[in-house]
Amino acid sequence: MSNRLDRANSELQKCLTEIIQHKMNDPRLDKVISITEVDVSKDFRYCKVKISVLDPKDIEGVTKVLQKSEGFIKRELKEMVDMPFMPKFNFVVDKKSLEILIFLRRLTTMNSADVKKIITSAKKAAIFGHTSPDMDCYGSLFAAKYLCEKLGVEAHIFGINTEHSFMDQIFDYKAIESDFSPESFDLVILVDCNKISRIDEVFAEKVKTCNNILVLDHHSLQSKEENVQYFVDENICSASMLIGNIIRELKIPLNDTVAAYMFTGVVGDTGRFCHTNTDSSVFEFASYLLKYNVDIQTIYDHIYRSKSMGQIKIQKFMLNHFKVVKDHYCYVVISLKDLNRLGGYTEDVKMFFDDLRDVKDFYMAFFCYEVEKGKYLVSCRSRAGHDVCVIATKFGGGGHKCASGFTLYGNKGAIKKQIRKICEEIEE
Ligand SMILES: [Mn+2]
Repeated sequence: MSNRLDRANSELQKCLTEIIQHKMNDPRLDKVISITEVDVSKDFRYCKVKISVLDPKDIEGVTKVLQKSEGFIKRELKEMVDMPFMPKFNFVVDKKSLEILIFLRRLTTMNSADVKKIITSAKKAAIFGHTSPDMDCYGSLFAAKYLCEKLGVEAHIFGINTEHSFMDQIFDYKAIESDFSPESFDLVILVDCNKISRIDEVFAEKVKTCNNILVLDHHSLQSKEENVQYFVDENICSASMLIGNIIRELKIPLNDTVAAYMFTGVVGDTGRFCHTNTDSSVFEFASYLLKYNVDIQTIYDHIYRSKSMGQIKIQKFMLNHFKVVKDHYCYVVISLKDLNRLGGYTEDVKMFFDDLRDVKDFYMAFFCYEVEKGKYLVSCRSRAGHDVCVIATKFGGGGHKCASGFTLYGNKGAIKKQIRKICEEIEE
């Protein structure tokens, strides 16, 4: 190849990268990792651009967007490179880079059959979810128990009994045990969380002593621990659906109760099919669940239409006391004393997160509520395009881009100071 062509190729590669990464706003292009090769024809009339993507399923979307934007790309290029005329661009996926990716994925991820193998090689499984469990956590706890039992393995759910939660109307709390002795179990399953430190403190130390741990989760995996096997897929809306998919792939029939539990989990984590994690696969899964006898109205009655006086007072408190930092970040701090005075419970706070997150000007909202003396959970919510998980992870927590959590310690005054500082330091 002539020097001239070489130079043109490398110049085009540089400029195209710049345009795709910084000048085009289509979120589908976030999936492009890099331009791996640019090949302009000798007469400069045609140019093949090879790109690599993170996930094979993004190929079509990415190449379509690029091809459609050819006019825009050419106009931008004209400003950047000195060429007599613009070639016709053909955007293709770099097959070599894709093969490597698929190969790596096979090495690092397991499938439903692997999960089955891990479960059936155990005699007795202990199942845990994250601290301060939400609907998806409960849904996935019960789904995992069901999966184990259908595979012939005895399974027990462990957790701290959260009293007076609206969820006790839906889930069978009596099935949750609190006295865990690790020596009686040869398998520990973590659902809806992928770090041992995310489960309740009283269990975490004991779980750490177990050497056969399986994670079934949909949160982003920041680090891996020893003795833990991971089945994690961030692209799935809820842990309930992730486990539901396994049950389905293994051709295990559901029953009405577990279908209702998983439906509740999906509703919880997608915010009634509203959040950005809602896609066609979510509706397809919901429709599969609804083939069983799931009473949606009763579930919705329990979740959304049974507010107590105490809950409304908490809502009023939150709306009266939230503080705004730098116009776009808000926080509210609720102590146990506040909760007692209002006649509400810790669980109730969670019902009103969307009230503040949905304010047009707010990018992020932080809800700090005391769960035991001097210990505050911080639930973070953000609107699409603002990654609150980065902040939660920085302070030892984790979660999703739009919904995460971490813990702070101190009295109410100290918490206010800490959370204000965190908001002030957010880079825009
Ligand atoms: Mn979840």
